[in-house]
Formats: sequence, C-alpha cells, structure tokens
Amino acid sequence: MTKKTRKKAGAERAASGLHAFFRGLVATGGVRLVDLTQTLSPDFPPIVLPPEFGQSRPFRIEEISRYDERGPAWYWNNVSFGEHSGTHFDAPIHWISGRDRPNNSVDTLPVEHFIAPACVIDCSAEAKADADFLLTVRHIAAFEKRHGRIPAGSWVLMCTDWSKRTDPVAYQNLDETGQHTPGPDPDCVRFLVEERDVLGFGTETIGTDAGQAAHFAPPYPCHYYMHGAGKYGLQCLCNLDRLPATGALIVAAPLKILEGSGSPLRVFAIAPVRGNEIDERRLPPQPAVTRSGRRRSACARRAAPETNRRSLRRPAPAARPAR
Ligand code: 23J
Ligand code: MN
Repeated sequence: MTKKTRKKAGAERAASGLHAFFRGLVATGGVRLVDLTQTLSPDFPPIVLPPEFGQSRPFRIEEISRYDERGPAWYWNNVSFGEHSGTHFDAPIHWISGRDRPNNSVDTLPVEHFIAPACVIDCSAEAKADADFLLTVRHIAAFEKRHGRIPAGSWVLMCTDWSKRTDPVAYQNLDETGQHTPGPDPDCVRFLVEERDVLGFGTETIGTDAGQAAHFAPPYPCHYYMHGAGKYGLQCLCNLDRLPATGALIVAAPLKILEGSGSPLRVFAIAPVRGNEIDERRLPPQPAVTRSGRRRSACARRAAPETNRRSLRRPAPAARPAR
C-alpha cells in the first residue's frame, strides 16, 4: 500500500465510523456526551518509572493574577507538566518502535483520527478479582461474539473501573514488585494491531500496558506493538462504564506540541442516547434486556439506566475528590 492510499484508507475508515454513528443517531433520536477525562491537578498521581530512568515532572499550576494588583480584571495561571500527565494521549513517536514512522508526533497526526468509533470491553469483574488481570485474545473473541467484529480504525477501550479508585495509593497500586494494574497481554495487542487494525488502545490506568508489563516479552507490549504500527494510546480515562459496548464515537485531539510524544487532553464520547441499536441491526439477537425493553451495553450493565439518563443533563461527573 502506498502512503497516499494508506492515508485514504484511514480517512475512509473514519468516515464509515461516522456514517454508522449518524445512522444510530437517526434511529435513537439523540445523543449524550460523556466526559472521559480526569481533572488535571497536582493531586492526580503521576507515572513513576524505576529510579534509574528520567521522571515525568509533576503537574504544577501557579497563579499569575486573580482580579488583583497583578491583573485587576483578569485571572490566569502558568501551568507545567510532563506530556504523559493525567488523562493523556500517546503518539507513535513515544516508543522506539514508532520512532521512524511518518506523522508520528502529536503535531503531525492526521486530524481524521481525532474522531473515531469505540469498542468498550468490560473487564470490571476480572480487574476487581485480580489487579494484574490481562486481557487476552479469548476475551476479544467473546466480546466480538456478542457485539460484532471490532471495526478497523476503532479505539479499543478497556473498562476496569480503575478510575473509581480515588485514593492515589490504590490507583497506583505499587508494592516491592512494582505496579499492579490490569492491561492487555502481548498476543492480544498483536491481534488488535495485526488482525483488527485498530486506531489505538485506551485504559483507565496510568499506562496502556499492565503494571507488570516491564517483565513481558517484549517489555511494554502495548507501547511496543501499537506505536510500532502507528497506533495510539489513551491513559487515565474515566466513565468508560457509561459507554455502550459499541456505537459511541470518541473525540480525542491532543495538543499540537512540536514533535510532542503525547499530551494531556480532553476526551469525550458522543453516544446514542439509548445504547446499542446500531448493533441490533447488525448482529444476531442479543440477551440481557432491561425492564424497559432496552438492551443494556456490556459495561453500562452495572449502571442503572437512570444514571445514564441523568448523565444527559450533567455529562461531567463530580471531579475526583482532592487527594
Ligand atoms: C514512559 C516509559 C514507560 C511507560 C510510559 C512512559 C507510559 O506508560 C506512558 O505514559 O506512556 S509504560
Ligand atoms: Mn503515556
């Protein structure tokens, strides 16, 4: 495939996601927006690497003026942060495997990729039972059996409820053997890249890789394979349990930092109000029907329908409490 046709294929994938989405819009009569972003603050836990490596600077915010002698009619701040702070985007240039790819930094990514469909895989029960839970090809097969094939150009988002850990110690989950957080296993990442041609992989945890992924072969397989293939990462997402398994669009546009490897960003989903009607036309009959006759999504299964409806009026939930 030439560069030009590859670029065109990417744009067409994005367009077909939009087409499916708007078909869903017509069928359901509306959309809801779901904020998938954690509040960026000095209290949000930073990524901590082994001490021999360089470290990300903690998020800092300093007031310049607040309607006072430093600026009588205006309020503003200076901020500084590592590129991989809070809810953030990983570009292919972040990893050595993606260093020579074209358009691999946040300032050169194709703008068509900033809106893409999402497949949300509910791993909440598994992650609750085992902090080191690994998503495998077997889990992907089960998801696809129920919700259909993961379309090329989609985000695959791992719903683990990890973002509900408001205590930073529990969120980091470090011990003497390192970090213990769920993530994909190496074969699963390769499958999503090679067999499904996804846009990228997103998690509620600090990394797209599992906490123990330094010990995998290759180390950090999600970073290694995804970025090596020009795919992206999203970390520290929240509210994934409010999304349908399929049918939502993700808006994720990183800051345009010159040669940036990633950036904090606002991520939100545009979801059909009533869930998975898009699927229902495409798939064999599904189980799990609610009392009101609506089929529930995989991840929203745990959230009462009322909760989802309320999120229409208040799309942004209460910010993570101060740490
Ligand atoms: C640098 C080195 C290793 C890792 C990471 C960053 C991330 O998880 C990240 O935020 O991309 S694993
Ligand atoms: Mn990152």
